[in-house]
Amino acid sequence: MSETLTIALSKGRIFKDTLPLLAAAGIVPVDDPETSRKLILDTNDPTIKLVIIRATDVPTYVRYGAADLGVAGKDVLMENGGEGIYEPLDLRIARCRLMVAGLPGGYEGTRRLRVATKFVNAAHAHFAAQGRQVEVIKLYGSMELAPLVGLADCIVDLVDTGNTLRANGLVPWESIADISSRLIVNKASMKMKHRRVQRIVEQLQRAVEEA
Ligand code: PRT
Ligand code: MG
Repeated sequence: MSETLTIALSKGRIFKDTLPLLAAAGIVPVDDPETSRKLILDTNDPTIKLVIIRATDVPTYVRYGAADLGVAGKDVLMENGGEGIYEPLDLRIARCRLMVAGLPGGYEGTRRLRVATKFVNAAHAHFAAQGRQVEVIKLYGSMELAPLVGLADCIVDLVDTGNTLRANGLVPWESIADISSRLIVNKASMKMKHRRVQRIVEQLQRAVEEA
């Protein structure tokens, strides 16, 4: 009997896009997190469990070893730090771009730019690299509203189709980074459960290449 392996996932697009990759690695959840209220899901393999948590909490669970593996957006890893965890594989799912967006016109004038975002660290780093003076205002959602009501000149947010920007009369000003989800691994698990972890990494890699 081998020890249990725990994989941390968030509901929604990451779960949906990870499912076929896990299936290719022979891992199939028994419950559907979209309908089940369970936070720990059994799989067809009695030694593999899935924990279903908020996207931004996934690196924390993996860093502390509460999960051996996890799937996290590069945006989350950039913002909350990927320290203390391995990031062996780009799963190429849940892709989007981290962008600066605002009303048409773009960067104008010389006054200090006000930027509304939940990606405070990524925004600071981006504008600092440009030598631009900014005031970053932390929001937890609906960033697109901020330029419309004069809270900020622009936002830093994820953009996929651009529909949300368009619906609010905003346009992209600049792209900061291409984003996709990454497989992350706890450092101790990589050592202590190396054979099993490595096998899953390789199976997922093959599934990504064939996707
Ligand atoms: O939603 P919740 O508050 O629970 O957490 P979360 O937003 O962190 O999780 P979730 O599941 O929404 O997103 C998980 C991951 O998916 C993110 O960390 C990204 O890596 C990735 N991803 C890919 C996206 C998008 N595409 C995306 N379009 N995450 C969010 N969006 C949002 C975006 O913030 C904006 O509000 O969708 C809107 C824009 O979409 P378009 O298509 O209108 O441009
Ligand atoms: Mg969301």
